[in-house]
Order: sequence, then C-alpha cells, then structure tokens
Amino acid sequence: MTPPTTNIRTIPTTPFPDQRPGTSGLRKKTRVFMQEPYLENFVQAVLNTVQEHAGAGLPVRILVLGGDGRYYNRTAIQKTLRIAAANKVGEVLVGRDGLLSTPAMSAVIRRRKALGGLLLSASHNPGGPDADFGIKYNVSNGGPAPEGVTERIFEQTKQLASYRIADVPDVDLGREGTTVLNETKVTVIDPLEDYTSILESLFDFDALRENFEHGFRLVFDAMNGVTGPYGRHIFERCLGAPAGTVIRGSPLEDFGGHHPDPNLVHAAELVARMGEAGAPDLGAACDGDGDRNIILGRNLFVTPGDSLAIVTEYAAQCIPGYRGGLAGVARSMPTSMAVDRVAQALAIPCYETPTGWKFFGNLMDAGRCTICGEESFGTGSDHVREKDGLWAVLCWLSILASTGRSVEEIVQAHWRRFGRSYFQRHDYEGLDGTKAEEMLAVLREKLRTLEGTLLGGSRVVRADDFCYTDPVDGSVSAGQGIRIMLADGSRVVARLSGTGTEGATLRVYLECYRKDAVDEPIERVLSPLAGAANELLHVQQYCGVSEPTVIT
Ligand code: VG1
Ligand code: CO
Repeated sequence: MTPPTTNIRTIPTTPFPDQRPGTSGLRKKTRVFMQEPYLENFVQAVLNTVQEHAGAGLPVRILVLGGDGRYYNRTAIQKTLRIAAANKVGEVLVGRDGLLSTPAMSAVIRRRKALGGLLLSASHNPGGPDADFGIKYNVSNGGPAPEGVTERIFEQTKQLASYRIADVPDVDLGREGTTVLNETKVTVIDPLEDYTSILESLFDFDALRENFEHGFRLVFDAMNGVTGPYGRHIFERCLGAPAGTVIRGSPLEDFGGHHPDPNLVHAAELVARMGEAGAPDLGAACDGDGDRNIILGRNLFVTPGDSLAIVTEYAAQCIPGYRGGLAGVARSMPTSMAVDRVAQALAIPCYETPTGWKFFGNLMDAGRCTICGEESFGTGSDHVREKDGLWAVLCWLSILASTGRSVEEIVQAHWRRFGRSYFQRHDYEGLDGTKAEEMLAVLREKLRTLEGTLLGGSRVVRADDFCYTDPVDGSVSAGQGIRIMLADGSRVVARLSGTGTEGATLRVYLECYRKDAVDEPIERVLSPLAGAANELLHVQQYCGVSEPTVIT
C-alpha cells in the first residue's frame, strides 16, 4: 500500500456554464482561462470523463500534454500537471518546452499507446493576454474526441463540485527526462521524434534531399507558431534545404502580433514573396498548432480543395507510403467537390462529413479512408488522426520532385483533366449571435420552398440542413450547415463557426464547377452566387453588415 499523499487538496468549485467544446475543443479569451478555476474545472472534467470511460477505480495510464507555445501555455501545463498528479494519472508525457504540434500530439498518442492527450491551443487564433487560448482533448486513436465524448465532458463540467490539485513544485520543461510527482511519472519528451519517424516512413526523404541538392527552392513560413522547430528539423536538417528556408521559425507567445493563420489574408507576406521575380518553387505555411497549411506556386494560390484533390490524384504514384493505393477519401461538407471527381476516376469511395476533423476518425479507424481534407486549409491522412500541415508540404514536395513539374503545371493539368471548382469562403465575423441564429433559422424554414427556383442563374435541385449519419457507428449529427445545390453543380453553403471567441461568425461557402472554362477570374465566376447568397440570407438586414470581413 502506498501511504496516503497529504499534499493533495480537494477544492470546492462551482460550474462554469460555458464549457461546451466547439468544433475543435474549448476556445475562449485567454483572460477567461486565466481566471481561476476556469482551466482547473475543465481539466478536472476531462479527467472525470476519462476515468468514467476507463472504468471506475482504474488509474488513467498515459496522458500526453503539450501546446502551441502561445501565451499562458507554460502556466497551463504546470497547472495541468498538478491536477493530473492529484488525480493519480499513471504517467504524463510532456513535449519539451511545453511544445507539441497538433499532428505531433496525435503521433505521440498513437506510438506510445497513450489513453489520450490534452492539447493547449487555439490553433490559428491570435495569442496573448488579450487574445485567445484553448484546450482540446484527444482520445486513444490520436484524434479529437468525438461528439459523444465532448458532450460527456460538457456534462461533467456542469456537475462539477470540486477539483483536485497537488501542491508539488513546477517541472523543468526544458530538460528531457522523468520526474515523479506523488504517484505520477512526468516525462519530458522530444516533441519532434515520434512525428518525424512517422513522416520518414511515408515519404522518400532521400529523393527529396536530392531534389534540394539539385537546387529546388522552398520557403516555409512557420508564422511564429509551433511548426518552426519542426520545419527547421525536417526541411533544413533532414532534407538538407538551405538555412533560411524556414522563415518566422521561432515560436512566440503572441505569434509576433499576427494571426498564425495560413491564408491569403494572414500570410500576405509569403503570398507577396511568391509573386516576386525569382520566387522559390514552392511556398507554404502552417498555422499556430501546425495542422493547417497553405500551398503556393509562383504567383499561384492552390485552394485547399484543389490541393486535396491533387494530393489524392498523385499519392499512389509519388509517395511511397501510399504506393498500395488509397482505401478512400473524405472531405468536410463545405469543402469543394474537386476531390470527388478524382475519387471517381480512381474508383474509390468518397465520404462527405460535417465540419471538424473529429468526424474523419471513425472512417480512418475502420480503414475506409486514407486521405481527408477540409476547405479550411486542412489536409491529412491516416498516418495520424489530425490534419497535418507539414505532411501536406511533404506531399507537394514529393509530387514536384517525382514529376519534375512546377506547381502551376500540376494545377493546370488537374483542371484540364477534371475541370475546376471555383471556390471561396466568405466570413462575416463579430456578428450578434442571436441575430445570426435567427437569420439562419429563417432560411432553414424557407429551404423546402427553394427547390426548383432559380438562383444565380441555375436551378436549385436540393436545399437542406446537412445531417450526417456516421457509416461506422451510426451516430447522427444534425444541423451541420445549410446547403443549396444547383443543377450546374454549383453550391452555396452557410453555417456558423464553432471555434470563435467573440460574437458569431457566419461562413458562406461558394462553389461553382466549370468543366472547360478553367482560366476565368474567380470573382467573376462566383459573383452571381455571392449575390444570390446575400439575397437568401439578408445578412445586411439581420446583422447590419454588407461585406465579409475575410475572404479565403
Ligand atoms: C474551423 C474550420 C474547420 C476546422 C476547425 C478547426 O471551424 O471551419 O474546418 O476543422 O476550424 O481547425 P469552424 O467551426 O470555426 O468553422 V483548427 O486548425 O482551429 O484546429
Ligand atoms: Co490549427
């Protein structure tokens, strides 16, 4: 028998009503998380859920812990370790300096057979005391907790009467090795190792190194997020890309004051650099926690939907890890249907899921799909259970090295063969939540009457609120976004964001398919649809704004 530990305190608490995880974990203003016991309550609720799931009395085995390095990361890690120790978690694996990218967290959970992991990140949202913070729980397959689990966590937060915390000293996060806190082993691990090994097993690092030796040029913008150290290690050390290939490579608590969001708006400097004379062959960036990516050729932005389709098209031919072919592909509902056409040509299934990576987990676990993607700059495969920004860059490096073609040639060839999905997402940020809900409710009511009417020059063939039945476990997720499908293959999709921390964000997704006219200016092709979406939603009337805040 171990002697009773006396440094554990049980602190009475009252629930916070707003701890329901959204599309990707619990995201709030940093100051909300800093207000004791906000973080304590949530972490205790997660541990209660995990313990309940593991079976009463069973100690929680291994948990993984890490974050994207944003402001409050270190404090939150030390607090979480004290709570884990008080709850007698068997072992906690922490990334050195408190860092782990989202896909690396997934890799560690899988390779070390952990029960789950806590990831401290608000992804691409800005960081700092007046910006955003977040916590996400991942389960034993390495992926985000599915809805059933996040709902149980939410239930726990609402019932919470106390949390447990151990009065133990801070762990030195800078040094790899093991410390013991009461009965809990805390091991500081190299955040790069498991992840790099998985990537090495998929990609032909020798061929990529040779391509750099022959003068291939990459610029990778880590946006002062967590991928700086990963990018330097993989591109510059393992693949021999010249020093300076990685820019903004040091993780900063406030990401240098920017949004670490790899899109045309927030990665503007990189976009400009790729438009200059003598630009590198490939430009890429990742978001704060390393799961998103942007891919740029010289003067060319590859939309995430096209990138997903092209990676699917070339994977078996250009990447050793997929030489045996793909079991299937999946995309989130609002993502363009470009990948559907490639799947059809490859004669593999293509699944359509709600927004959020958690919906891909079951399909990948069941061996039904290999590659997945979202329009929100997320691509990945079943090597982990998260989207993976650096993986996407390695896919493009492999395609370019193995075909010897430029990004532009690859994209053009894709459009000539399959046609082009013109795609844009229009975000209206900072809306009044009640008004935005009302606006969508009114449209939802009208959906039945839309079929057969003309919209933006084409007939509506179907209009509904997307409801997903998981083909693996039969679970149903309703209300996943309004979609209006037109006879010419165009679509308008509208939904509210589940990751924001201020007011509501309306996302309007516009997609227009052209089989032959693949070189039109995108604004011109999409403007009739944009107009039609506006007329349907009446954004101005309900929310008092007429223009989107961000177009990607
Ligand atoms: C957004 C994206 C979604 C993505 C999610 C998390 O969600 O639309 O595709 O999975 O962010 O990405 P929402 O509910 O705001 O539309 V990340 O990089 O924040 O983990
Ligand atoms: Co992210």
